[in-house]
Amino acid sequence: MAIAGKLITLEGGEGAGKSTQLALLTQQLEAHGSKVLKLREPGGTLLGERLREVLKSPQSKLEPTTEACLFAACRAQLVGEVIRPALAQGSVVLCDRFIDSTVAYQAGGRGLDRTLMEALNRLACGSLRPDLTVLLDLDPAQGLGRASVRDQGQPDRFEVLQDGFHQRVRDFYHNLAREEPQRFLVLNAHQPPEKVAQQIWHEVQRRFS
Ligand code: Z5A
Repeated sequence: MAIAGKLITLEGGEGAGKSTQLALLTQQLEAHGSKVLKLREPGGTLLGERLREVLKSPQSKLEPTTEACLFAACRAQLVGEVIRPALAQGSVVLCDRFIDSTVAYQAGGRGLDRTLMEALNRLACGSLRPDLTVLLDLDPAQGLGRASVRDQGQPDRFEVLQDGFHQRVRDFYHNLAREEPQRFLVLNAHQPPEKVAQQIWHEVQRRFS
């Protein structure tokens, strides 16, 4: 039977392969009869795509708290306008980044208060939580190297940050996964994309078929 009405999120550092895996999982789900909606954060709505430009531009001078509020605004709009209706109609919603990015980047990376970041997530999402979160784990130096090749040396506002920032993000992701092992699937992203995709598909079928 086709899988329906699930929210699956992909998380991890820059260049870990989230977009690549989102596309491969979409193919598998559609081949097995699911209706799939692919989203990214920040983005997925008119507001979200506009704020994405602001959030990623190296020209933007944003206070960490402003940044956190803008990510929350994008998420609130995406949840209300797109995700909840799609789940209600039986789609499988795949989202490239979601609530855990705010905890990992704004609390872990920027050093903002974790409890406040979780409160922002609750404000944006209400009771909505991912049914499965795939954490693609990769050494930040390798991920940034992949992103830099892809972007031809045009780093965004996050890519220019020091290694320490990205390492703290990675550590926070590990903590989150340890705290909620039932929600997270942690995979070594330093494997060929097809191999990672097989592991994700195996878990999706095990949980939801
Ligand atoms: N952010 C935040 O701070 N707080 C929040 O709440 C949210 C986001 C929601 C969004 O940028 C930034 O916003 C993000 C965090 C912050 N910045 N950082 N860091 P984004 O969406 O543009 O960037 P990203 O989410 O980090 O995605 P990305 O750079 O596009 O990476 P990716 O999607 O994980 O990887 P990819 O595009 O699939 O692959 C990257 C390259 O590696 C590409 O050339 C692939 O062909 C290659 N690749 C993929 N998989 C493999 C494997 N397995 N082996 C070798 N090469 C591979």
